[in-house]
Amino acid sequence: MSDYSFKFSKSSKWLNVTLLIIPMVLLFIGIYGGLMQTLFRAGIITSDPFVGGDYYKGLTFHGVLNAIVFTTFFAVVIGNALVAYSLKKPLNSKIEWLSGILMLVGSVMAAITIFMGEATVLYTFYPPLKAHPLFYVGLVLLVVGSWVAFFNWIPKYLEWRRENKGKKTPMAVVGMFTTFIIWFIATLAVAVEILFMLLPWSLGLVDEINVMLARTLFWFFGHPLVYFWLLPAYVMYYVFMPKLAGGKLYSDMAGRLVFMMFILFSIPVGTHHQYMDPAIGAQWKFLHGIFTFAVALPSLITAFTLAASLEHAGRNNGGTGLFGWVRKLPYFDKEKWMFSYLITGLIIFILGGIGGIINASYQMNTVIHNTAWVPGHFHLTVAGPVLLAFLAGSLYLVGQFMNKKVRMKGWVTFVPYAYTIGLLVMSYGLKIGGLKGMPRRTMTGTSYANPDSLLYQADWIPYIEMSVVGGSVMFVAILIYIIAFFATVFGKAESVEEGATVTFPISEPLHDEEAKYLRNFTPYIIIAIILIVLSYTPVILDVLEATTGGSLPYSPDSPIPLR
Ligand code: HAS
Repeated sequence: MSDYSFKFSKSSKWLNVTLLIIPMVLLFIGIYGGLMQTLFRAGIITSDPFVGGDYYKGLTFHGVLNAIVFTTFFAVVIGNALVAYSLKKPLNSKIEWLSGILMLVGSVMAAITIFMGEATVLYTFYPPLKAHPLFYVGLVLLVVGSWVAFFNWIPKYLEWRRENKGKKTPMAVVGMFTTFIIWFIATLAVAVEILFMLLPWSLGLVDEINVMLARTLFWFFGHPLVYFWLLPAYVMYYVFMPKLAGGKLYSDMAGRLVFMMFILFSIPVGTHHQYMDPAIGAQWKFLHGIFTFAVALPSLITAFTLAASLEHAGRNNGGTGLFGWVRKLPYFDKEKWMFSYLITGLIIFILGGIGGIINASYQMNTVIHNTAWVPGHFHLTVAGPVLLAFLAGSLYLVGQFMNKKVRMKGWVTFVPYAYTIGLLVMSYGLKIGGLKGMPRRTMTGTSYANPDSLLYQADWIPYIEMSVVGGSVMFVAILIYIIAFFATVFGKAESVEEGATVTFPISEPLHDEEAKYLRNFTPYIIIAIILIVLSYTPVILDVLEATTGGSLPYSPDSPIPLR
């Protein structure tokens, strides 16, 4: 067993605990926004007691807090924890605090501007919808804070490499570095979009904005963003799950190959979100489509590697026959409650992944684009495997850092199953509703279920009802989780310690292949940059050639430009 403990300093412990607790409060506001979406669409409410009757404002809260803020904080905290723990090297805690403060200040600024109704721009913040400059500044601070966290890991990693020549980098470090290498490259594009386009336009320094260029820069960032969400979950699947299941990781090489493939293919794919947009040549959309199928490959390898690891664990636990091992996994073992979050996430991801491959094919995309199918897809990915893994990780880490026993373990183990049922029902409703033409993101002012609505269709009603039922079950499940999270935070500590002694369930490999070509990030980063240049230069040139002038700013509740 490669279990060992690592002592974090008092300062590092409190920083990471703060970065877990505050986003949990924001997550609560975010999931409340999610419930309101479903109730609004079904005509059960016309106004949300928290944000009023502004549907886009609620949707902005829901998307920004859940998908951007909560995820970024968790990625930073699990990175801080796993990098220090795996390399056995404490991080510079002043830099940790700097990163945490930047992220907190940025998130609060963004949240306040949304709450004041000054940033009703959804999580994609597409122009010509305009936000208050402080919303964009808040996002910049959040991103810069996460970069600072990453820069804090790099010297420790280089130091470890010098001291451990010829040794393989621990898998958790490979996974977290992959996550942040992708994040760093991807956020450069959105930094250009915000600093040189959105911010001057929002400040009134320029009148118009090139909407197509802004969308293209956003999706340069927007697709890798989904792997920034997914990869910390993959780290937990590869590093924790086989051990929790009672076995070993089937192939060490497969895990490393998967992470390197994500560096190569996560970024040159963003145009698959713009298949239906004008201004970009069909040949470049085709090229991004090919890379999109390539980026599904590491997930397919993951499916086989994890299934083999689970089979190995199930057989270790006494499973026999072709599928007898499936029954021998610790689905309801309260002491291994984290397993229930990881296995449900994986099962959900089979459906989420298939949906992604459907979206990636141009012809299918013409059917589903801008319909409710798309939220159906992304709830099966980011609100499925990603959210469940992040919930498990947050509770585990807060317990470890605060030296507290996880409370309500029975409920905690039950939550992911209830949540999964709710999610499957809701996503089915959204997906089939989408195939029947139900649009996404419309600001109709009235629900789809109201016969007076411009967008009313009787055959959508059962699917809208499914999303209300499923969404309500999801909400209740997460509420139970949040109660257990705070019961753990406010529970009695095992012993009062200066710092925090942390232990992770680290899996050993069953096959520990040499795989020398997977030991260095540099060649993969170089090839990734070449692929990005080849795939994005023609796209940007097409956009610049096809667009002139730009748009004045708009707000979602007025057809008249803001100036
Ligand atoms: Fe996606 C739209 C294509 C994955 C998130 N995606 C979105 C949007 C979001 C999102 C948020 O090509 C909407 C953006 C917006 O607001 O407009 N997506 C893909 C493809 C993949 C994919 C090809 N997406 C994700 C992930 C996300 C995410 C992951 C979040 C974390 N997506 C698209 C496309 C669109 C899109 C188009 C644009 C649609 C449009 O027109 O607007 C692939 O990466 C998926 C590969 C995954 C697999 C699944 C592998 C299965 C595994 C589980 C194994 C299970 C086991 C359990 C072992 C191939 C790993 C065994 C069980 C036992 C009991 C033993």
